[in-house]
Amino acid sequence: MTWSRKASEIVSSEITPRQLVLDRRKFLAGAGALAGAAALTGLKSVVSPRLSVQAAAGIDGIRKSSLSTTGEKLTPLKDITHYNNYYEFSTDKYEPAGLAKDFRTRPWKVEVGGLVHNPKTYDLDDLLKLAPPEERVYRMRCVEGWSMVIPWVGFPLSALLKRVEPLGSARYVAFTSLYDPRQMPGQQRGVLDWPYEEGLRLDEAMHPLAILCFGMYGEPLPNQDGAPVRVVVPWKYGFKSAKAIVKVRLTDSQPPTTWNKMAPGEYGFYSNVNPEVDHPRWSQATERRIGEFFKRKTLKFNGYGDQVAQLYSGMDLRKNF
Ligand SMILES: Nc1nc2c(c(=O)[nH]1)N[C@H]1C(S)=C(S)[C@@H](COP(=O)(O)O)O[C@H]1N2
Ligand SMILES: [Mo]
Repeated sequence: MTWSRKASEIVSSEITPRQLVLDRRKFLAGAGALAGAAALTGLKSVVSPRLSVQAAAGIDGIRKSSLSTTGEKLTPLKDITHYNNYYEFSTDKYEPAGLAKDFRTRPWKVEVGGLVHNPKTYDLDDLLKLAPPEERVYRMRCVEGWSMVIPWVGFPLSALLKRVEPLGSARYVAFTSLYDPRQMPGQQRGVLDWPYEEGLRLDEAMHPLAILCFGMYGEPLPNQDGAPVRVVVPWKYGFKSAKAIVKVRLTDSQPPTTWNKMAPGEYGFYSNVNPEVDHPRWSQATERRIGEFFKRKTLKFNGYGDQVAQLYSGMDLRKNF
């Protein structure tokens, strides 16, 4: 599928400083020089098998969302793609880039069900047609104390949830990542209880800032960042944003989540970014923005409090950490 794109709508070229363009050019070299040239010039691409994959991913005409965070320097693509937490591949942040290189993202299906009127298993290309792609620049804060600013591409998760029509009894949404130990060497080890599972309360999942994400920097999502489709919830610690999802299930009770099962005293179900609530083993008051030397103060709800704080009114965020 394609969305027609006007030159004025091409966002990455507008916001991309020179170094980024160079990094991006290197990155794109892997996806074929033609694709790179087309993306850099903003020309509608010439037909090639790879480009049709891009078109199928709907990343052909991307509007910049007004919900994007502005005024912050984007983290270079090189860092976003070479410093990853992705335990299915490795616990070493430098390794997923190489280990995920040949990860197969087609064919891909996402089963959406549970407490809904219209359960459906979506083929990836159909899933991505549910709403137009948008660029969403978000701050991302890992629970380990580092952060990035990432120009994601996706659309609101609510577009999918509305489509399947949640039953009145649905209160939570559970996300399951792929289990495929032959492709994902980390799953051959018991480092986590596989498959990776995450969850949100339904009103959190319906919030306009929560997105289904399938791209970054105007291109399909790199494998190490969760291709072909992941969740991104910018006001929560990074581990809530599950990569490579294959299942979305609506439930009436709080779903079990991987990190919470692993260490319930350290990783709560909510896991909203909160500088006032320390991790039992370290402070959460500051963070290191990747690429910067001095630490920054961490912002409550990662700086999205104006938009999301009302989701938690009346809740004790120390108890519901
Ligand atoms: N399936 C899966 N999703 C995951 C993880 C993971 O190990 N497996 N790591 C999480 C963590 S801890 C972080 S910080 C982010 C990192 O996303 P990025 O590599 O795209 O920056 O992905 C999250 N989603
Ligand atoms: Mo993280």
